[in-house]
Amino acid sequence: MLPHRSDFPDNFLFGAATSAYQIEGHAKGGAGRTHWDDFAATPGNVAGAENGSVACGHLDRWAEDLDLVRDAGFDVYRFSTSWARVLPEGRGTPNTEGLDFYDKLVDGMLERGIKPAATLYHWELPAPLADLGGWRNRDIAGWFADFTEIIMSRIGDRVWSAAPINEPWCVSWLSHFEGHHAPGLRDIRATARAMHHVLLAHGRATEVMRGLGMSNLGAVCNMEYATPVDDSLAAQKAATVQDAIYNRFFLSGITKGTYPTEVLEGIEPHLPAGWQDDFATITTPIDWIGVNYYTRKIYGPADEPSAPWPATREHDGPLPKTAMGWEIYPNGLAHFLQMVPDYTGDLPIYVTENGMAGLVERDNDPTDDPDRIAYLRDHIHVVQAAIANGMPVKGYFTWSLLDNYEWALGYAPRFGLVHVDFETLNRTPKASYDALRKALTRP
Ligand code: GCO
Repeated sequence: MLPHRSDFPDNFLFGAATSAYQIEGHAKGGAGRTHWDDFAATPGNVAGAENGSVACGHLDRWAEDLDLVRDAGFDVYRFSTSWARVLPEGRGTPNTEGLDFYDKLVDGMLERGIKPAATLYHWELPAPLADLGGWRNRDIAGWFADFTEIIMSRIGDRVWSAAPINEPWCVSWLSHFEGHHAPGLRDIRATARAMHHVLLAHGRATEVMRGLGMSNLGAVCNMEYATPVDDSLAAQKAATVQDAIYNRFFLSGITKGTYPTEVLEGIEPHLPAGWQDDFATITTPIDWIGVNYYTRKIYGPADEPSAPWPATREHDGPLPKTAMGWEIYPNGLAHFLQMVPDYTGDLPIYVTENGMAGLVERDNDPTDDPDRIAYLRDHIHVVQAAIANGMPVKGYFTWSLLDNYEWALGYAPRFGLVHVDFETLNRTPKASYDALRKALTRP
């Protein structure tokens, strides 16, 4: 059983999250080409070379999807605006159809009593900007500020909250160092620049939104608990450097205007000249912080003594795993809800994503997902405990409303509370959806 809404403070908010490229169907509605289309079209990058052309067909089915959000009893819907749908070339002439779509989507939420929580960038970089170097190019901060101005001039008067960039770690490290996401680079210099530019873009966009008179502006960072593989000093050092890269770099940049020394050790030679001067923009005040949490990772030193920084290696863990191969470790969330206020003080914390790809639901009954209910229950309990310990946690959002395009893994991992048949695009609520609906029912 999931804890009931009445077990939380009155103003605590429950939500569900999605993102544009993962659900909309990018081939329709005049959206431009994105670097994900190109990444997926290159053999070996994405399972089955699948892309977001059709996805969940949300562009046409958005009203039905908002009904699902409302009927579950969610207070907030966290969605994202595709840069390439609004500006097919990344800059220049906006796509009226794209602007109209987000306008009516926001109105659709308000009509249903749902608070719109907008994310400006959830990874679908317009291909023409990728041609210019994408996140490696410092100019991206200005291009992103312009995009922000265009989309928020249209919907900013009605959104409840806004965050510029979903998961700076994924945008920079996962995509430029590990090469697992578009643009699929494995290059330390590109990584260092992307890590810094993503924060500069965050700051510029935040300034633009303040200028438009918007409030309730935040930042959404993903965090993974870093566990040393054994008691050795070398393993502890490996876990510490990964914790710094993953969990502290972006938070520290935004809130303190510094980067952790463990990270500078590796990236400082590759940062753009004058990077310190950008902190005035990067630290422009935010109103809340979002934490996306799924799992932990286990680290030890690299096998090769000559391995370059960060010289770490990941190890397999012993805990039960989701269909992503991710260990289920609710204590990691407890750690972050305790640690984040060291950076953000009293600012409200929202768990902006938490959820799992199911193990059993691809078999006979795709809507029977007891593992997901247990996962949500255990993580929601952690949130309750954090509130009891005085942490300013103000909301909890499930990833995801719908089964959707899981990036490099294509459509196989199913994160949804609602099952999507990718042949017919029919939606069927899973048992976890019903469990949440019961938990969220107001007396
Ligand atoms: C995330 C992403 C989602 C993923 C989810 C599962 O923010 O990491 O928002 O796009 O689908 O995290 O991997």
